[in-house]
Amino acid sequence: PNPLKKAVHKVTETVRGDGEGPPEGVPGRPGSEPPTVEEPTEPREPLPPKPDQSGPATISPTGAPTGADRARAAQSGAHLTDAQGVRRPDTDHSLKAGPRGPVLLQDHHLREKVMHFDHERIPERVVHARGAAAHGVFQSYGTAASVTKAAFLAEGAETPVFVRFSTVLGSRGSADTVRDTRGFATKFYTEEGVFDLVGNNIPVFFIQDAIKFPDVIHAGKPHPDREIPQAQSAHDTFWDFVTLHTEATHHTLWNMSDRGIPRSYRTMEGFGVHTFRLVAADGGTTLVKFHWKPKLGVHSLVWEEAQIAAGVDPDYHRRDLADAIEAGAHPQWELGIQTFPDTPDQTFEGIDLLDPTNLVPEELAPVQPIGLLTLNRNPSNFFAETEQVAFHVGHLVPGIDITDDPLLAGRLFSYLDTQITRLGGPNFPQLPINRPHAPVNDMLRDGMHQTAVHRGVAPYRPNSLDGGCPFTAGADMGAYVETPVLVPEATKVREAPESFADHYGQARRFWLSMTPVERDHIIGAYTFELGKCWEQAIKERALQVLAHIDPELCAGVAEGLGLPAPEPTEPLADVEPSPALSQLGRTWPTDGRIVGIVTGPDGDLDGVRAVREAVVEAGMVPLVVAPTGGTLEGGDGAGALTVQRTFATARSIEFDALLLAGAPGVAADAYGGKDAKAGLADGTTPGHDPRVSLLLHEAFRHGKAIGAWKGAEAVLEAAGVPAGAPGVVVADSGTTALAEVTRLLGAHRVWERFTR
Ligand code: HDD
Repeated sequence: PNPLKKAVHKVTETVRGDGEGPPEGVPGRPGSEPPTVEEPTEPREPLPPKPDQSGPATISPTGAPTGADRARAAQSGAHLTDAQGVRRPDTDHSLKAGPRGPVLLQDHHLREKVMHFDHERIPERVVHARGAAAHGVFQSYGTAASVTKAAFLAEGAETPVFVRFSTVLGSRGSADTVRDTRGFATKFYTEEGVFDLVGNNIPVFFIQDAIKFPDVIHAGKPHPDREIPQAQSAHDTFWDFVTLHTEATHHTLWNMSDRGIPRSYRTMEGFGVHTFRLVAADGGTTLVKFHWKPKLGVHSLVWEEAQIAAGVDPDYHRRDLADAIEAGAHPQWELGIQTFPDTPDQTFEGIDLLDPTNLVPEELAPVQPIGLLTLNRNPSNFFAETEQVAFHVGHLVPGIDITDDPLLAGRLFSYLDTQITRLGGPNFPQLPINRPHAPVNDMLRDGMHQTAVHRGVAPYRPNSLDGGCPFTAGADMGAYVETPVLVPEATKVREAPESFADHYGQARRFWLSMTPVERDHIIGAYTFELGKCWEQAIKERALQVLAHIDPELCAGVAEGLGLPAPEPTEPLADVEPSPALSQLGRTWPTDGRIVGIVTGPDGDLDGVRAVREAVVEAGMVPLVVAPTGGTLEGGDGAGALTVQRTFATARSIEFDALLLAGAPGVAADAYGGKDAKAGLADGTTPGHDPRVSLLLHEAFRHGKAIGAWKGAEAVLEAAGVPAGAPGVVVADSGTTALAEVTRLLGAHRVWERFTR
C-alpha cells in the first residue's frame, strides 16, 4: 500500500480543492455563502499553542523555571497588552491634543510600538540568507554502531531534527530557483547534545582553505557599486575569481550542471563535504564522508524552467517543501557514509581526503546507509525557527570528530562568530529552536538576551559553595573527548600541500561521467553565464580552464561565445568516469509528482474524473486546469469538478506532466469560441488560447510527459507539439494515457527530447 495516497487525497482536498465539492460553509470556496468579515465582539477561545510555541522565558537551559507564566507568551490571551503586560484600550490612535491636534511625546504606547517595529529585522545571514526549513525525525539503522559510539547512531535510536535548506548567494527575498549551490543543514537534537551536519547539495567546495572564503563570497555576491546581479554567479567578479583560483573548477562545474538548479529540496542529495572522523566505543577511528540520498531521487529543473519560476513563483522551493509536508507527503532521505581507513596520510586510492575539492567516487567507496530522515512538520513561525536557527560545524557529539581539512578549521571559527552579529549576542543557544534537548549545565553566564535565571553562586570550578557542582565527566560518562591524533612535527608555513595541486582531474571525471544530455546542459550553462560577463579576458581565461577539463566542453562553450577554443597547456587527467555522478539512467518513484489535467466546460468530464482518481491512486497530485475558476459540471459522473488552476494562473513549471482532456472541451471557451481543428483545417491561425499553447509548448520543451485523448491532436499541433514525438502519448482514454505518462515520470523527464 502506498502511504502517500492518503496524503495526496489530503492535498487535493484541503490545500488545492477537490472534485467532490467544497466543504460546506468554507469562506471563499465556491458554493459557500459569501464570507462575513466581522470583528468578534467577545473574546473567543484562542487556538491552542503549537508544540514549539512556548515562551522562551518559561524554562531556563538548566531546567529551572524562570517564574514567567507560560500564558504570558505573546498572542496567547484575549486582551491586548503592551510589552510590560499592561492592558491597552486602543492601539490604533496616537495620543493627541484634541483629534486634530499634535501627537504628544508622552504617548509611551506609541513609542514602544514603533520602537519595537523599528528593530524587527535582524541582519540576514552573510551567506545562505534565503532558506526554508522543517522539523523531522532521524531514525538510526544502527549500521554505523561499529564505527561510532554516537548514541543517536545506535540501532533504533530516534532523534528530533530541524533541517534548513538554502541558496548561498541571494538575499533573504531572492528567488529560490537561481543557479547556485544549495545548503542542506541538519540539527540533530541528540540525547548527548546537539550535532549539526552543515552540508551542501554539492559534495565539493570552491576553495581548499577557509582564508579564501571572504574572497570567493565577495566575488559571487552582487557587484559592490550597483548591487547587481542578485543571487547570480553570471557576472564578471565570480568568473574572475574562479578562473584565477583554479581549485574552484570542480565545484563550478557542478554548479553549471543540473545540480545547480534542483527541482525541489525534496529531490536534492546532501553532502557533509569534508572528511570527518568517527570514533568507536573502543577508541578505533574511521574517516568518513556523509551523504544524504533523497528517496524521491535526484531531480533538477531545466534552465528555462528555473528562470520562469524565478519570476512566476520565486518561492517555488519553499512552497513545494511546505505543501508536501502539510499534505502528509513527508520527504525522506537516507543518511549514508563512505568509510576510509584512518591512515596517517589520510588519502584513499590516491585521493587526498583533506582536500574539500575532492570527492571519492561511490564505485570506489560505496555509500552505506545508516539511518532515515523524515521531515514531517512545518515551522509554526518562520522568524523564530527558520531565521533564528544557528548551525555550527563545531556542534559535535561523542563519536564524531573533525579532521585537519583547512576549510573545516576556518568554519569551526566562523559559525559561532557570525551568530554574535546575526542573533545579537552569545546567548543564541537559548533561543527555543537552538536549545539542546539534552540537559545543559554550563558555567556560561549573563550576556545580551540572557533568558535563564541561573541558580547557585559559584559558576566556576572547583568550588566549595555550590557543593562542588558542576563536576566533569570522563569519556566513560559520555563526555566529548577529542581524539588524540598525532600532529606531525612541522614548520609553521602559509602553504598548501603538494597533493592539493591537481585542480582539473576530478572535474574531468565529473564531465566524463555525464550523459550527452547532461553535457549539453553544462555547455548551455557555461555559455549563458560567461555570455553575461563583460570582460573578454575573463571569458578567454574561462575557456582556458575548460580546455583542461575536456575539449568537447571547451569547444561547445567557445562556439556559443564566438571565441576560439584554446588548447590545454598540460595533458588531460587520465581518470575513469563515475556513473553514480549522473542523474540519469535510473527509475525513481513518482510519489507526489504533479499532473495537470487541462480541460474545459464541454470536455470529457467523466474522463477527467476517472483520470483524476487514477492520479491520486498512483500517489501523485492531480490539478484540474480550466478556462476559469469555480467548478465544472457535466458528464454522467456525480459531483462537480473543482478547478484548481485557470488558464490565467497555470504555468508549466508547476507540473511534472500534462494531460489534455480532449479537444472539444478545451476548445469551447479556451479557444475564443472557435474550434481549434477548424482553424487549422482552413489554414488560418488556429483559434487557440495562447496560454494553453504556451503551457503545452513549455512542457514539451522542458522534456515533460504529455498525454492526450479524444481528438486533442489539433490542440497539440496548434501548440507545436508533434503527436508522435517522444513522450507525447495520444490514447483512447485518459487513464490509458496516464499509464504511459506515469511510466515516463519514473525517469523524471523525456530525455530524448533534448537533442543536440
Ligand atoms: Fe558555510 C552558513 C554550508 C564553508 C561560513 N554554510 C552556511 C550554511 C550552510 C553552509 C548550509 C547555512 C546554515 C543555515 O541554514 O543557517 N559552508 C557550508 C559548506 C561549506 C561552507 C558545506 C564547505 C564545505 N562557510 C564555509 C566557510 C566559511 C563559512 C569556509 C567561513 C570561513 N557559513 C559560514 C557563515 C554562515 C554559513 C558565515 C552564514 C550564516 C551562518 O553561518 O550561520 O558562518
